[in-house]
Amino acid sequence: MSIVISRLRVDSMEQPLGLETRQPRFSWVLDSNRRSERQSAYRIMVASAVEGLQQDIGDLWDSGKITSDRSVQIRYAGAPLQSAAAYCWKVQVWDRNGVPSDWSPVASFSMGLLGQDEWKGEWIGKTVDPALELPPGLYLRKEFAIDRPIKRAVLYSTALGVYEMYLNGSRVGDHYFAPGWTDYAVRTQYQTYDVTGLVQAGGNALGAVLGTGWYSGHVGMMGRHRYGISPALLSQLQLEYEDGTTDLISSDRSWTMNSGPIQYSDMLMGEWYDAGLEWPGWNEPGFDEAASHWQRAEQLPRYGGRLVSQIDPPVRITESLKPVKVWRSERGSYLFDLGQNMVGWVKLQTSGPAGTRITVRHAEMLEDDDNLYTVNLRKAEQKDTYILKGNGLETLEPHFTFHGFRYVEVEGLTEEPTLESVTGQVVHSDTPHSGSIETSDPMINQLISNIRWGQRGNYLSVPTDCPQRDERLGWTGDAQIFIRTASYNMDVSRFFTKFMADMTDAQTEAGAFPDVAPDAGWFEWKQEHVQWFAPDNSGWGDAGVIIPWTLYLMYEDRSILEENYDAMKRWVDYLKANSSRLVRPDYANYGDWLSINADTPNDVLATAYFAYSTLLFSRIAGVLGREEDACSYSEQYGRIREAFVREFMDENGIIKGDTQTVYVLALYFGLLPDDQKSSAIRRLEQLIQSNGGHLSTGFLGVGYLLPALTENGLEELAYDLLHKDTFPSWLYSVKHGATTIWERWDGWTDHSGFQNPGMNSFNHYSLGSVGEWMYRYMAGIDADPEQPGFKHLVIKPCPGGKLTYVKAQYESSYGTIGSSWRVDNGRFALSITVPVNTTAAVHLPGQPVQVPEGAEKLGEEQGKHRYVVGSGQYEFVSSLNK
Ligand code: RAM
Repeated sequence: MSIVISRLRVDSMEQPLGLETRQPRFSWVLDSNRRSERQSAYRIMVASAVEGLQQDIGDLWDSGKITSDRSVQIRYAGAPLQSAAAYCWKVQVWDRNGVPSDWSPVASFSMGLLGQDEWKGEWIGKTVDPALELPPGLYLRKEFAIDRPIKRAVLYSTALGVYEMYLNGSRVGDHYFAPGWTDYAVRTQYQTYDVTGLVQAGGNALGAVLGTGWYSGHVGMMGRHRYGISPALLSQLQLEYEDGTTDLISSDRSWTMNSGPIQYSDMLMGEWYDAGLEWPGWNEPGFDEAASHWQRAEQLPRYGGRLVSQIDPPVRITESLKPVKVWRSERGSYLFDLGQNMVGWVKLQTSGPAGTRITVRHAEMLEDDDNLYTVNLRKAEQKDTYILKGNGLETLEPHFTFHGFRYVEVEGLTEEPTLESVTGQVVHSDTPHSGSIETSDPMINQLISNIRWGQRGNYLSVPTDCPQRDERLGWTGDAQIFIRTASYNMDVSRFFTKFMADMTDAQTEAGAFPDVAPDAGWFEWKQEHVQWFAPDNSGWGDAGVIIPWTLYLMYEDRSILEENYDAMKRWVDYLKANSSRLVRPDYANYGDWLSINADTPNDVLATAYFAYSTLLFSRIAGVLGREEDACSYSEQYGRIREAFVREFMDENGIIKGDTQTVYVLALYFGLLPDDQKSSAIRRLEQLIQSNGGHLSTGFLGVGYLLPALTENGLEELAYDLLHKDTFPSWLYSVKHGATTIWERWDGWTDHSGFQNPGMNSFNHYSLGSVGEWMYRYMAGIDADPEQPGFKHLVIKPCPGGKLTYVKAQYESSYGTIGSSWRVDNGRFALSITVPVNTTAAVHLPGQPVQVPEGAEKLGEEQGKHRYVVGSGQYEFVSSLNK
């Protein structure tokens, strides 16, 4: 068989549950051991039962043979999909010679509750006294009986707050912090779990634990009760019996409730858990409620927002770390070093007499050998407290809180711990792994690892800035500058589709995208604390255009452009309305945030980003065939460019502010006419050189610094910056033992120790946006906007610096792309992998020595020889000697 089908996805997920899209999109990956293989046609079948598909009957949809080379994001076009129904599907393709493949394996998907009126339950919980600073967790239960054989059982549930569900004593699903963070005033996500394997004949019991979460617990610096006061649960278990009948067990006042071991559990304030107060068997049938005084649950007010199925991947434990060291402090406590700054919590295993109180504190750094550095947490308490029940070995983990830490201090142990006593549970939105890079330089490899860990730690339901202090907000500027890096490291398509909903929920009526999403009252809080504050920070709000564009480029996702088109247009129009002669005013509050002695003037920054958003929007309009918008916004981009030069560039080519960032943005956003580009390039080079060969860029400039240098013939300078390990540089923190990206270039320095603890996170990914350059330029794996999603890809490696080899892989929607190179005595050897059903343009540096069969020469561009290849593996060799 020349072509084999795998990785069947619906809306970018394998076997998804609870879809709400009426026309979901199908994708698959093709494999073949033949070069230049591609799909010439496909046929999709969707059925309500596997049996149908086995006989080649797609009772909902049989696309028939469609002549097309499209194998990703193909829209369903069959009979209407029904609420809560389960479906299966398969696909067959024809290869380039018209030979059909075998049918793929059968895959499945299910629909969510497609109308708000399908929710039959009541919101239940317990009214919380608003004066209670840290309310206890609430335990809820409900017994029911099953008297006929079950065919399918599906649980739909959600909460205002955070929840865990149990069925017959087993945890339902492996999600943490469900339903995830949204602006609950507008929308709340619900979860869908297939629990067919958990229900049993006879007595059954559902149990739920409810915590405050983002809904009513502490959020950011703004304090608690951001959305409400009393957490509430909504759930419905849909039972389908073999005999065709159905049943519904929904949340209502027949449920009972009680408090339990969770004395409190707050995102920012940690947890207090008294194991002595556990209710053995509370989530199983037959539990004696009367003996333990469970009360009827209260019905809480009806929810006014919209319930939507969870879009983003759930938060999960994705790894468990063992400490690398344990030692005893002078105080008698024990300290553990996990060897990695991480986000999640500690699983503690210990024993001791009943009533023993144990505290676990967490920090990213040490002040000295015996003391955690916790002043940078501000008001957050990274502390969990446990009271032992005293029945032998106890395993303790918090429920509704998370911490950012590498070091752990445990106090109160009555027995000497070992390295086994502590496990670091790594927790984040479970975005699938998609890319990796390795180089010949261990320092760069550590930087790559730090970037990945920064992403893991901070992508937790929303892209947060940091995981430790009382902040942890969805800062949009950080999100946009890092998204391209992020989308190489992991498949973030769903994660950012959800975040775009948060962004548009928070867009102001006037059209401004926020600094922070979901909205949690941050802007109002800020206005109370400073005199005046801009609602539209450049580089932050622009995330509203940059994110959809990036998802389109990386995943060929047109829907994200369609769904957000009006919102993006409102943003660009808002910028125009708030500009004067197309120059944006001087109120970009953050500037090039955390640059080093190089303040970029706000008006220059804001006008540059205004141009960039306009440019991207005009392209987006073009993609969607909205020609009129495409023309008028592209023309507007041209006029903003003119305004930029007129307003900010003097006759010697100096741009106002004269920082590295002003030139980087002007070059990368294409703001300069050709005849003025070379002076900007020269000036950028000079600024770096006169700064001792160091960068000075902040959050915004840093992302485009190496791309701007590389695209303008200064790749050696880009490599010099990459390899630098003196302050400020990427490797400076690596040299000082960093295992994540620091918020600031000077989070800790030889010359002044720790920075101001008021803002000093050691796990902030923004300065790690250099990862994009590593994938796109160093390894040279890039998308082509003309055929996005890597349907046609660009391999344009850029050897340089001290590197003797680079190996990169990226799992695209079409399959694995590889680009690895090695330099030896001026001999450059490139080995690439191009997925089936795609083509690649290869830009080979140097003089070609060996060109593989099947590579068709296209010409030369910027000193590189260009070839085009079909799928397969190819080796190129060239000579770099001049
Ligand atoms: C800080 C955040 C974030 C940044 C803003 C401007 O408080 O940590 O990273 O985007 O400020």
